[in-house]
Amino acid sequence: MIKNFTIVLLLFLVLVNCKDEKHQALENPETEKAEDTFVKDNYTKKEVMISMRDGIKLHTTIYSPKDTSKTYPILMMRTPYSCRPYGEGEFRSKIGPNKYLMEEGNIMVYQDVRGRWNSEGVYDNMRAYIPNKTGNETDEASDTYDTIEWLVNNVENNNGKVGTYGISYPGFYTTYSLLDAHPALKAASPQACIGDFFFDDFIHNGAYLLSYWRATSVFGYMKDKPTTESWYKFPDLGTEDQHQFFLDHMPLSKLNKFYDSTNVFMEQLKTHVTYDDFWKSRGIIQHLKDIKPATMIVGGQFDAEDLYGPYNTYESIENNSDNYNTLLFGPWSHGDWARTKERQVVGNIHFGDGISDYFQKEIETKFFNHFLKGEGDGNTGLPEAHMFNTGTKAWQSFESWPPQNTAKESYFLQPYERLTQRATRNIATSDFISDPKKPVPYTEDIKVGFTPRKFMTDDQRFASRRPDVLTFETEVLENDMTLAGDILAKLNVSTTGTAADWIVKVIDVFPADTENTDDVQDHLKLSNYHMMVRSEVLRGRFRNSMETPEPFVPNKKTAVNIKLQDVFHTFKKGHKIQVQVQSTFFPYIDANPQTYVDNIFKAKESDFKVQMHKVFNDSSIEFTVLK
Ligand code: PG9
Repeated sequence: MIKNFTIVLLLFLVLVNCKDEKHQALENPETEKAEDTFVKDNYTKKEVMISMRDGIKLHTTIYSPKDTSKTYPILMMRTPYSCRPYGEGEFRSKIGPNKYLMEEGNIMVYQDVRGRWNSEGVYDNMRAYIPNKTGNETDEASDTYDTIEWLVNNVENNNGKVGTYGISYPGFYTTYSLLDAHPALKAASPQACIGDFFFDDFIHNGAYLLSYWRATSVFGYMKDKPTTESWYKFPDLGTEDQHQFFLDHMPLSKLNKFYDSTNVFMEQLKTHVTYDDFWKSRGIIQHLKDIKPATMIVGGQFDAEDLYGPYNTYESIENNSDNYNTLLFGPWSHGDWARTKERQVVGNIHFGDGISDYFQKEIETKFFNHFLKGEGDGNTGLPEAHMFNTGTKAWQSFESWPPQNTAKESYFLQPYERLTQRATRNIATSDFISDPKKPVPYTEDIKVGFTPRKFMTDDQRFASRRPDVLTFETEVLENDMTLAGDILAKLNVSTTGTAADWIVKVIDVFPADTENTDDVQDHLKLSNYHMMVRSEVLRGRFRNSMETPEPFVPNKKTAVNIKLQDVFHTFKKGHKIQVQVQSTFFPYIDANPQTYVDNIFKAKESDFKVQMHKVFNDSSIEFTVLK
């Protein structure tokens, strides 16, 4: 049945040969209506409660193809975000990782993880993995194993092979499925997978992401809430101006009135303000050794939520396992690759058309079909690393990531806002006054977001023209320069205070004659556009250790090293490379009082002080340059 529908759909699309018409055809109500009932027309739906080894039952939804003329693999996503719609008569409009895998037929399984929605048990944020479990000890690995065991032995028409997939938090559970993996698990694709909440999402190198404050309500309530009640209980800020709202609620204790102690996640964030065992035990990267199933790690170069996770998940598996392990990063913001939009735009920058569809059809579908259906002549035909160059806007394949043919090149932060490969002899400094009550905005946009999504390619001219942002810039490039790997900011700084945050941004400055496109916000032009390529923050107290914070000694020259996540970006001839350094990034992160206090969530109004910061000109940025 599915095959017939696919033939009809393909014939329909062939008739519409022009790209624009095809685009319209995919959007026209008839096609959409056909897609909306496709699942109900071609799949049956069952809901079961599967018992785990400790007796807790997990709600599991199973969509099976009506065509029983052959067997199918199982594709499973475990999620904290609900398997809804609930009820065997209620169908999702789309199922599975993408429409191609849906249309060709697979058994699609969704499961509410322990303690969420219709599953029993108690939820635990980024539940810690228990190596060498005994008796009925459980974690997400054992829950996945027990679920797969039940599925392959009880779901009709399955071919005994299982794949797992998921984006973001479901990506974390996908990574988890690799630990103590069930033998039927043959392929997993962790995508934008959280690796460690001290470096992904809510905290970056010790700095609290105030911009995620509302998102804590997603996990605020543990099991004692009725599962039918949405757990999204967002406070009403009373304004659309998020920057002003958080300025008006400094110090952070002024926010306490919005959440009570039942927002367990917020309580965890306020209590565990160093990389302590609470966070360490919940990081999954450390356990990624001797992985057996095939893995394809996917991420977006402009993913504001989870960049640390996918890059470090791939690296840890690559360095500690012999399995088939590949990496793919595209010009996407969080989860873009799973959507069906034709034009791939992040913020003001258009990267191309059909990029997500290409990924879904030519990469993701081929990956799963190779390992779960035995398709492809002996291999997936996919490269070790398939990376999108966000400067040239083209895909490139590599035999390793980072590529073998790269070299480290250092550029020094010189006086007079110069970024050069040679440091001047005399030690000088670039200075700025940092006022936590007049912080540098992380975006020009006035908005209230669930979490930051778009700002990762934003124009940074608004920041470069502020006196509390240091700007360092190369001459106009005479040749293309391609960065392919991580970036290390080696700062030598001082402050008149005893605490400071350090934010580093790497920016592609477009030529003045760059033509505008329709994607650009009205108040901007691509002429001289300062496109953010990568940024990162480090809360200065963690400069030597994430576990043991320490104050600055006032006016003492101090080393602060900040690793910025990998990029693959060509700075074209005629462009310039710009580096910005600042100490506030608000309200992406909370404002540092710049007076050392043990716990900034308990800082008093009087702790917030204006300070003078200095960046010494022997500070440098170490780029990974493709040769
Ligand atoms: N990592 C994303 C997130 C986690 C928790 C709260 C808000 C966002 C995600 O799972 O989409």
